[in-house]
Amino acid sequence: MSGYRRAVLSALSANPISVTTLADELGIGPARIHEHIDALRAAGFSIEERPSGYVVTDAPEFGGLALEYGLESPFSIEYHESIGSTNDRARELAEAGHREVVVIAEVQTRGRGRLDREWTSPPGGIWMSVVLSPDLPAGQTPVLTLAAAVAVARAVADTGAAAGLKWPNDVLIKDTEAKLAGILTEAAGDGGWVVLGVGVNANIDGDALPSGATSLREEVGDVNRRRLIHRFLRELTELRDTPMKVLDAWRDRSLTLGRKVRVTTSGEVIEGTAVDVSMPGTLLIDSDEGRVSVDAGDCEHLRPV
Ligand code: BT5
Repeated sequence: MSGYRRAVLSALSANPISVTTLADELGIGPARIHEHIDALRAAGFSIEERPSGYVVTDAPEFGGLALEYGLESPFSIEYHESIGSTNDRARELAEAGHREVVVIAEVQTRGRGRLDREWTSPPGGIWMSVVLSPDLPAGQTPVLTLAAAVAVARAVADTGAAAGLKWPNDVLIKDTEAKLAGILTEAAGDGGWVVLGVGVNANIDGDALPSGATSLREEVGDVNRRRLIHRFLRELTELRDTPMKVLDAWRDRSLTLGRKVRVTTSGEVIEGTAVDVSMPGTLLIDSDEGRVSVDAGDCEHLRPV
């Protein structure tokens, strides 16, 4: 993407600016500025001509430049029309030393869930991975999965959908418990980086998703993904360094606590009542054998008989 195109967009985003002023600022000719304005319009930006110059009044709901437009959080965006997995790309960036980057794609061809399960990622969704440099001890980074889930639920609330959280990494529609979003957290062994992979079924038909899944299109109609992503990043920025607030916010939105659950870990199956979460995201279950702490596993909500 042209650096000039980005600079023109950024200049036109605040207040109206004349082509001659902008040409001087960027050190290129007025004709080139007009070309960039035409190209931005062709890409879906609304740009008005006012007496004092040109100004952007609206942006497309998705796409590389659109996602940068109006982004207040301290992240840079790397956008792909299609990619294998945004988590794979984010890990590459993290290992090469990049931090505070969000990889976002329109389509994933090899989207992954936990334990390498397939994650269906057709166009219209939000498939993104945030590379963070956490300000937390390595042992505490799993709490960021809960932070991401809370941030998704808060962002989704803007669309009118009521979401709740299932331990450890799911965002469900409250009434039906259909899965709307999932989180896949991966981290360097030394805690130097964390990749938070977030998949939200946004503007997708229900029949393009696996059974048990739903989308915002199905629940509330199509949404503006740019606004949803920006809200998510603002919420994540607020929560990322405050683990205790995360636990409280997660408890408030939890659909798991107070429920009969069956949790399958790598070695055992635990049944009982989920009673609380503690740092760094551990689920506490009251079972027949007493209180059990579980750090990782698949959780099923059991219906009362
Ligand atoms: C998750 O795994 O829920 C984590 C999903 C993370 C996806 C994001 S997208 C951006 C980033 N890049 C990636 O490659 N991944 C991340 P888990 O709890 O293991 O759930 C996986 C299960 O959810 C699958 O086995 C299916 O049953 C179901 N599933 C697959 N695709 C789905 C979808 N789009 N919506 C809801 N459920 C889905």
